[in-house]
Amino acid sequence: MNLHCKAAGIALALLIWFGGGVNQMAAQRPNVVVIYADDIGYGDFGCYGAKTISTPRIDELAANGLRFTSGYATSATCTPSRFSILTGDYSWRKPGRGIAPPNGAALIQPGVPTIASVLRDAGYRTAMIGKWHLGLGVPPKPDWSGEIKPGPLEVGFDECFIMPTTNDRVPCVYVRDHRIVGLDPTDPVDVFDTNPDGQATGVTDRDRLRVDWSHEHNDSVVNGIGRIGFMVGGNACRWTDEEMADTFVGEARKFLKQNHERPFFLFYSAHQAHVPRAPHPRFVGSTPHGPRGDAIAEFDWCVGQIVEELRANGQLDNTLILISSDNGPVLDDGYQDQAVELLGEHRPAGPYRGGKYSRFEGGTRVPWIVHWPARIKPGASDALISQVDVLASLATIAGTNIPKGAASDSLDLSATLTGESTQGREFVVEHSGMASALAIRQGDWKYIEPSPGPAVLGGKSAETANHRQDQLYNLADDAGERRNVARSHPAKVAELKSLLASVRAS
Ligand code: NG6
Ligand code: CA
Repeated sequence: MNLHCKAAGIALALLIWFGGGVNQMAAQRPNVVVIYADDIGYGDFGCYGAKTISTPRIDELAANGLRFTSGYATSATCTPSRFSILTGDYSWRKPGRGIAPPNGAALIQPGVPTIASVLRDAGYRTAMIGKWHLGLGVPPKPDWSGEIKPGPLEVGFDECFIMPTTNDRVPCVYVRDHRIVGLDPTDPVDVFDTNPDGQATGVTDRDRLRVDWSHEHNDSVVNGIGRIGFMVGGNACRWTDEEMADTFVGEARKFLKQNHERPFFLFYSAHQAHVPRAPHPRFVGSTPHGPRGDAIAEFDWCVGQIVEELRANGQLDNTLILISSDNGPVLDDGYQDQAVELLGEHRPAGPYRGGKYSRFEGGTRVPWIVHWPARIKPGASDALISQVDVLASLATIAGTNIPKGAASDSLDLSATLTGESTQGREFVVEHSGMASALAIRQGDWKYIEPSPGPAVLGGKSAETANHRQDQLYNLADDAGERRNVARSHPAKVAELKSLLASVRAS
């Protein structure tokens, strides 16, 4: 054996030796469970100040994990926030990524890297369970009664069990992988924007509805509730809203039970507290706030079920659980469910102004809790962090890389996410989803760029923050964004304007 071969042999032995060490480290990379709430605000959980909605399971995770006070969704509506958290790119960089309609086509193109594909390529088993709302199929519409694709399986999920859009939209069916669950081929499902067959609607049958609508939400009637859009067929496979939590949680538990021999990633995308709020009867009356509060209590139960399953499988210690929400809260979002009348002293957005649809803080500053006992010391973090950063941060935590060119807006804040650093991003961009206008927060300063459009949305009394002039707030002494100081601080306005322009151009 010559010297070269000998050296190579020693190098190989060392590689195997240290390789074992690396593998051991890799074995300690966590499982990941993202629990994504829908329209739940900064102030809706006990650990963020709610007094009249009891959320003991979430509060316990916060007490044993890290609770962020400046965690942001990228947008104040659903589809764009979901696009950003999964891809690590701002949805507003391209048009057509607003709230997806019932027949909306897949918005994340097959092959585009996502949290799911990055973790799957690193050896994780990946599942998407719950609300999707990122479009399915190709134009003009998904093949509802055939193979529904592309969808979650084409962007990195090994399996999925989803509600296609939102619970207020048709089709009111579940989809497993590429097919509607329980579809009777003799009663195919199809979806239309206009009434195709003169069917009864929320308008014609208004007095027979179980929950009356306040605006829109009066097309097809499913389970006694008017929806957005028209569906025909699939009479035997339509969901029952009150059973949705048990259905999704059952699927999540099954996935967790079957897949803990190797690392797993579960994206659990809840439907609470989106309208129509129809929690299971066992939660009805558990808060003084009617269906909206009761739906949040039900969400807390769902979190508890997932935690229980992880614990039963011995996985809780080494699972990183992230709980957050896709956008801020809304009260009347189209149904007369007494969310306004029964609000009392509860403040769904906590101390912040606005909520869903808004560029005020209430629109995108959301609950953000990270629980990972094996690595995270309990506490709170004021670091600035955005859901667009989740992909790059999780990739590092899982010991893997993001493909070149992907997730270009995502910062690796893995040390911040685990509490090892108190340093967050330098600034955060906030988007309403209703217009292309943005806002930016840097330190205590918040700048909202001028935008046309209504200041308040119709029946919802939802403040958008739209204004024809610059708005500048100092959150240190005006967290509620009441005193616009743009005129007295022109240099700060110019600075933040130009920072926003550079983000746009990047
Ligand atoms: C809006 C709906 C609202 C809700 C929202 C989607 C109207 C007037 N408003 O267009 O009720 O469905 O879309 O919510 O129809 S989200 O959380 O999925 O973005
Ligand atoms: Ca939402």
